[in-house]
Parts: sequence; C-alpha cells; structure tokens
Amino acid sequence: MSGAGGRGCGSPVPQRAPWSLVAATAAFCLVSATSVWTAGAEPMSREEKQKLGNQVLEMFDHAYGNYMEHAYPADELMPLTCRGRVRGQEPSRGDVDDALGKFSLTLIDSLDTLVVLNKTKEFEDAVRKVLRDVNLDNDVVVSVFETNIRVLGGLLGGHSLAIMLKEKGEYMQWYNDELLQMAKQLGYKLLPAFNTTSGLPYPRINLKFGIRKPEARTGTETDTCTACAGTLILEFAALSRFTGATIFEEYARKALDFLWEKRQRSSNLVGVTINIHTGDWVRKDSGVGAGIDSYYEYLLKAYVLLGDDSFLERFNTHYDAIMRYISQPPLLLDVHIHKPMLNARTWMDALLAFFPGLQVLKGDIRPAIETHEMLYQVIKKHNFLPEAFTTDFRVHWAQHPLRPEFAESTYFLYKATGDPYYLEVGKTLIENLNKYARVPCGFAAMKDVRTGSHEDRMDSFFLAEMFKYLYLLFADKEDIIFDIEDYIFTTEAHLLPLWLSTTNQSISKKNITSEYTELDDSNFDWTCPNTQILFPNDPLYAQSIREPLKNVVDKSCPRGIIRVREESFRSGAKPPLRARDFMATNPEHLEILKKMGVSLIHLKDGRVQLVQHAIQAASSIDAEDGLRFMQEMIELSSQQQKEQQLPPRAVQIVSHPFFGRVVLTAGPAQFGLDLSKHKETRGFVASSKPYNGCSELTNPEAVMGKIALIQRGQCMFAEKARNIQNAGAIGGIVIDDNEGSSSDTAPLFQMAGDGKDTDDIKIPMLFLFSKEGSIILDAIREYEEVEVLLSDKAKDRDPEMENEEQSSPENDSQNQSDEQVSSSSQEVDLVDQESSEESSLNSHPESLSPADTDNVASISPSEQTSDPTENHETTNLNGECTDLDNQLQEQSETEEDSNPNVSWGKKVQPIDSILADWNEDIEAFEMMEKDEL
Ligand code: DMJ
Repeated sequence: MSGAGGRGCGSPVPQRAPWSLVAATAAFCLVSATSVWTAGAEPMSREEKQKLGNQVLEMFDHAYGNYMEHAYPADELMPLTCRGRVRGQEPSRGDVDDALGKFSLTLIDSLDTLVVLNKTKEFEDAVRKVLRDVNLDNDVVVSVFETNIRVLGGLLGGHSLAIMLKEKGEYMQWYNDELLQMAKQLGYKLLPAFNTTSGLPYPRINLKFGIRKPEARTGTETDTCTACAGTLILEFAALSRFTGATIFEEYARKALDFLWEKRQRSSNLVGVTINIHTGDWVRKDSGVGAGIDSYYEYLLKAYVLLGDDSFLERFNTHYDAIMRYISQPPLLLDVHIHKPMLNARTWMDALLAFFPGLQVLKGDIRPAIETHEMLYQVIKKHNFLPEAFTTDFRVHWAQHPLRPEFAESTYFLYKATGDPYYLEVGKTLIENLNKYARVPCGFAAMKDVRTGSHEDRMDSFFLAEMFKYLYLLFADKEDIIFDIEDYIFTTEAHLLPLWLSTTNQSISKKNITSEYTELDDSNFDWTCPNTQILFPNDPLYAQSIREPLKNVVDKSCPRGIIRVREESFRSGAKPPLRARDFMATNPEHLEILKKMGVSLIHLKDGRVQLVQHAIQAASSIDAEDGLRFMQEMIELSSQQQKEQQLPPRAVQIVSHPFFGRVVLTAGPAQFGLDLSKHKETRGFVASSKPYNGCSELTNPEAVMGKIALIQRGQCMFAEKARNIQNAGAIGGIVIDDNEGSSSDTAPLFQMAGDGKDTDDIKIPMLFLFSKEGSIILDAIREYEEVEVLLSDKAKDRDPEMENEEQSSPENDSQNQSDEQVSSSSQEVDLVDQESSEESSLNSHPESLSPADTDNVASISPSEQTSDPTENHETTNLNGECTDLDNQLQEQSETEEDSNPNVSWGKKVQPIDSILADWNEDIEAFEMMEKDEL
C-alpha cells in the first residue's frame, strides 16, 4: 500500500474524504498492486502499452474529429450518414432522445476527456466553442438524469480541469469560471424538477419552460427510476461547493434521503421505479443494472467526495443486501424486493458491468474479479456485451451502443490488482472497436452483435467515458499532465476534485438526519481493505479466481450457475425443478408440479397450458418454487419464441472506401436462398427498371450478375424476386418506399411469400428500410461501382485488407445452392423488436401457419400476479436447453473458414466529403426515380 491511498486505511474514517486516490477510484488502497506484479499473465512492455495508448488517441481523434467536422453543433454524430443528430429532425427514438437538448451534448461531454488525453490545446478551443455556441435555454424537454450526468457533469468536469490548467500557468490563462457560471445556470434550470412533495425529481424538464407552465409539455409523469432520482449528489454537491449556493446539494440530499426512507425494510433493497408523489415502488424488481446502478455508485462516491458517514452507512447496508440476494457469483441477478430469494428474471443487462469497478472501490475484489471474468467471456463470444444476455449467456437484447462500463471495471481491476491480464482485456476491447464498430465517419453502435450490423448512432458517453478508461488503462503516471488520483469519477466519468470535501461544508452539517446513527453498523467496514490480505503475497491470486470461470460461457446450460434457493437444500431435499429441465412425460416432474400448485391443462388444439394456483401448493415454500418455476417458464417460452424466428441479416458495403465498415441491418425473406445456411452472396449493386420490380425488367443487362435494388410496394415481394431473378440478378435488396423509415426506429420484418410455392426463387433477398437503403443509393451516386455482401453476419474487416486489391472475380458471384427454403403458405406481416429492444424477428401470431403454432400457448398477462397466494400463471411447455447463438456463431465461423476469399479493399483514400452531401443526393435520386416511374 502506498501513497495517499494509505491515509484512510486502518483507522476510523475521518470527517473528510479518506480516500484521496479515488479518481482512479480503484486505486484508493490498492494502487501499489500495479507495481508489485511479478507472475501470472505475461507483463506488457512499456512500448506495447504506449502503442496501445497511442491507438486510443488515434481512435478518439477519429470519433471526436468526425463529430466536430460533420455534426457539431448538433448533439450527437450519426456516423453512418455522417451528419449531426438534431432532435425533431430525425424520427423519434423515444426516451433515448431525452438526452438531446440542442446543447452540443457531445462537445460538453468530451471536455475533460480532452485534458485526460493530453489534448490541452483542443480543450482550450473546445471550451471557447462551448462558451460561444451553447445555449441552455432551448424549448426542449430533456431527461433530468441525463442532463445532470452528461451536461452539468461535463461542464463541472471541464471547469475542474480548466482551473487546474490555469493554476499550472500555461493554458487557460484567460479562463474566469465561465463554465462554472454555465453549470450554475443549468443547475437552476433543473431545480423546478424537484418541486414534488417527496423531493424526488420529475424525470423530465423543459429547459426553457420548466415543469409547470403549459408550454412545458411535461410534468404529468408520476414515476421515475431510482437511478434517475439518486444520481445527482456528486454534480449538485460539487456545484454547491464550487459556487457556495447551497440549494443544489440540499435538493440532491433530500431526494437521496427519501429513497433511503423508502427502501424495503426487510431486504434493504430498492425497486427499479418509484412514484415521485406517493413514494410507492412501481417496479419492485431490484438489481444493480439498468434503473438502479448509479444510485449505489453515488452513495459510495458521495461518501468519498463529501466525507459524510451517512452515505457510507447507506451504501454498506445496500451492499450487504446486494451480496446476500442479488450476487450469485459470477452472476448478478435481479430479485423481488419483498421476496429477495426469488429471482425476478433470468437475464442480465449490460449496465451492470460497472459493478465490478464499484466493488473495487469498496474493496471487495473477489466477486469483482468473478463477475468481470464472466462478462469478458460473454464479450469474447459476441465481440461486445449485448444489451442483455441470459443466465446461460445467450443474447437477450442484441444491441450494443458502445457502452463503457466494462472498460471502466477493467481499468479499476487493473489498478487494484496490477495484473497485466487486464491490459490484454483492454487490448481486445480496442481491437473489437476498430474491427466491428469503426466506420469511415466515426464509430457506430452495434445494432445486433450477432450480425455485426450497425445503428446510425454514436452516443456522447462513448467519448466521455470509453476513451478515458482505455487511455488511463495503458497510461503511466507521467503520461497524464495532472494527478488523476486527486479527482473522483462521476458516473459519466467526469472529474471532480477531492478538495471539494473540505469546501463549503455547511450544507452537509445542516441536513444530517438522526436516523443514520441508529443503524447497527457493527458489521460495516470502516477501514480500507488491506492489499496484503486481498493479495496474500500471491501474484496468481486474481488468476486463480478467474480460472474456474474460463469456460463458463461455453457451458451454456445454466443449471450449475443459477442459485438454488437455500431452503431447497434443507435436510437433503432436492433442489426445485427448473423450467428447462421439465418434461411433461416424466411422472416425477408431474408430481413436483402438483406440489407446487401447478396444474397441466391439455387444450383442444393439442397445446398444453400450465396454470398455477398457489393456494393449492403443499406449502408456502412450494408455492414460491411454483411461482419461480412459472416465471422461468415464461422467460423460456418467450426466448424460444424469439429463437424460432429468422434473425436479422446484414448488408455490408465492401467496396472502396467502405471496405466492409458499413454494415446495415436487413430483414430476411421467407423465400429464396437462406443466408444462414449458405455462404454469403457478394456482388455489385444495380437499380432495376422499373424500380418497383413489379414487371419484367427493362434493363436486364444492368442487373445481370449483380444484386438488384428494388423499391418496396405495388406487388408482392416474391414477384419482385422472380422478376429480378429472370433478369439474371444474383440477389436482391428491397428498399422501403416509406421515406425516412429506419431499423433504428421501426421494427424489422421478414418478407413473406405470396401464398404460392416459392421454391422457384433461388436468389437471396433482403429488405432495407429507407434510411439504410439510402446509404447504398448515395454510395452509387458517389462511386458508381458499389459492391455489397449479403450475409447472416457481417464478416471481419481486417484493415490490412484495405491495401489489397479487390477479391478475385469469382467472388463476385455468389455461392448459391439449389437447396430451397420452405415458405409459409400465408402472407406474413412480421413485426419485431418491441420498443427497438429486441433483436430477433417475430411474427404476428395471426400470420403463423397452424404448424407454427402447434404446442405454443400464449401467456395471458392478466392471469399473472406477483403474489404467490393468488398466482395464476400460464405458459407453454418446451424446455430443451439449446444454444442457438453458439450454433449461429459456429456456423458462421465455419463459413468464414471455408471461404478465404472473403476479403475486400483497395487503397484507402481520404473520404472527407464522402457523406457530407448525401442528403441532397438522396432527394435528387428519389425525384429521379419517381419521374421514371
Ligand atoms: C452513461 O451515460 C453513464 O455511465 C450512466 O450512468 C449509465 N450508462 C451510460 C453509458 O452506458
């Protein structure tokens, strides 16, 4: 243990923040570990670390440079269409858009990253731009939470480093607290949100009109998420302490006090959403991910920043509950706050990846290593952490918006352990970002980690957080122009100086309630953990914890991993029946069902339905088991329903200057070549004439041997396919005729047959929404020759390939097979991605053929209740443990292996203005097509 980190250790916590190393949060007691590492993973040379650090700098330049060039002053960059995302000018994405306040979000969120990455000159320019251009008085409704962590936090982080630089004497000499003044202005704009009897803030506010005024268009909400109300104290307290205006810290404390008051008293857990007027829990499930995450983070960090014991007491109380109920190493599974032994779901979300980092700050390294390793195994399987994944590590929600949480935890674990293994993990993250997310105009979020398709989205947190953590991971102390350990990271990785703990303390004194002193704190850690105990002279300690988890993801059945309730083990009793083990023909299983109050109903149409009457269970424990069984069955059922659908496909532009870097999400067809079973189809694209493809093509010479582009509408999809096939096309892409549609905002669907036999259609057909289709049409305008790859999953693009010649001509023709895909005999109007959160394609039930619906019973939500004494739940039977993702992956890996010719690329050329005028081109092109029709 060394440095200031040792100051607080081994002694009662002093009134001021004891951990002055907390910016590197992890480092507070464990910083010496980085220098004592002697065995385990191979140490990384200084040269290699520098190389990786430089790579991070280059990547940041690519992201930030493209934002500034093509998007600024818009809030965010749309990296596929290379333009700014301006709210109101793009189709709404729902809540996600509430982060956008027309205040140049990405610029503000990037301010302190510039300083951490040693780009002081750029920082100075950026601050001037913020002061000159940013308006905080827009008539726009924004999320209070997002505006606080990204904009208020960004301004305060910028201010913190601006005054640091000014004091150093070289840069920012002109600076006179202007960012702080803006932060204060914004703080006052957010305050009306707290005008509730509970003191919990409204989730949204109009920057210009507040809440109450009729023009505000908000203020009718009744609920907010726990994290939304509980993630304000760092920014608000910093604002108060920087300015002396105590009101901000007071409001944030009041909201935290209320949440603490409302915790479920027997479990000490909090729910995901709460009624801001009554304080009732609206969603009673509880985890450490989405909706709650940073509430816990801020309790511990508020203690660190403000030195107020009450925050640590609360954190420790919650942490104890988390470790008792939610932590099921290496998993972290949501439970019910009233019945914390009951899992609330069988999947985890990506946001919980921050938790190992927080555990490091807490000093609980073992579970941090375990969970981090489990997450890393998931990443190795899917290249990124899917937004949600099941307990057996299959994709639940397939998107990945370039979230930084895993990089954050990797950084903190490296600081804590000094184990070079974590440097290798960071290297993998860098490689994957460059390989799969990098596009000519920035980095694009993954629409589907399984296909490698993109979303036209680069969130500001990618610049605020990802680059900081990755850069700091590889940086030595001397690589950073200030001492990072003098700061604490907010949840958005903004830096606040620890000296704030001793400034303007009057607020905390005024508001401390008496309740905290009544807590039994005898079990709390009042001292920092001792690194000698965490790493008992054993440099292989971390590795020995990771080792048993190395294959956890490959073993896809969760049986050995999900916690079996303690009661099940009592007096040698068998563990309760798991849904996926259940077999309707097994008499023993039927007996267990009966004990749990679950009965089987054989429906007339052959389906089997399960119904639970908890009151008929043999005991309350059996009733609880029954409830959990039913919930698992419901999860299983919906998972399997999803898996039965065709997954989305990928259209990848492989010709210059894209070289496979632009991947578009496409809908599959229920006829024609099945790309999941066959090798991908590669070819140049050509528009068909007529563009709708509804009659014999008049330009067969143009589409012969190519992939034909056809517009949706006026005839059946199958008819279009036949017409282009007859003209000699090797594939087809149907582009939506609904202007402005996008897979970002509309549910993808599968193209159905025409009710006749479609076996004659041999070519692959994919569907693109209008925005994605425009990217190809625009590329044609710009480059004439545009080559694409149609596949089930985007193929790797190795940058070195960009310097090679295009692949051989034989690659231009696809590897087609005569094998045909059976098509539904009914027209199918397929819908998927409910709230754009799901990734596999679902069908409208009414469009399924009777064969599809065999053995499938729908679940009636009205029959479900969370009270086991009144519970009646129904679900279908089908419990095999399969791993379709694995199959998908293995399949595509085999295909890649067997097709060494999948490569593309000519020389990379500057593409500065490639996309800049696409909008104009789209309009012109569409006008032209309309004229032709
Ligand atoms: C960031 O905006 C913050 O880290 C927040 O706390 C939740 N997650 C996003 C990034 O994933």
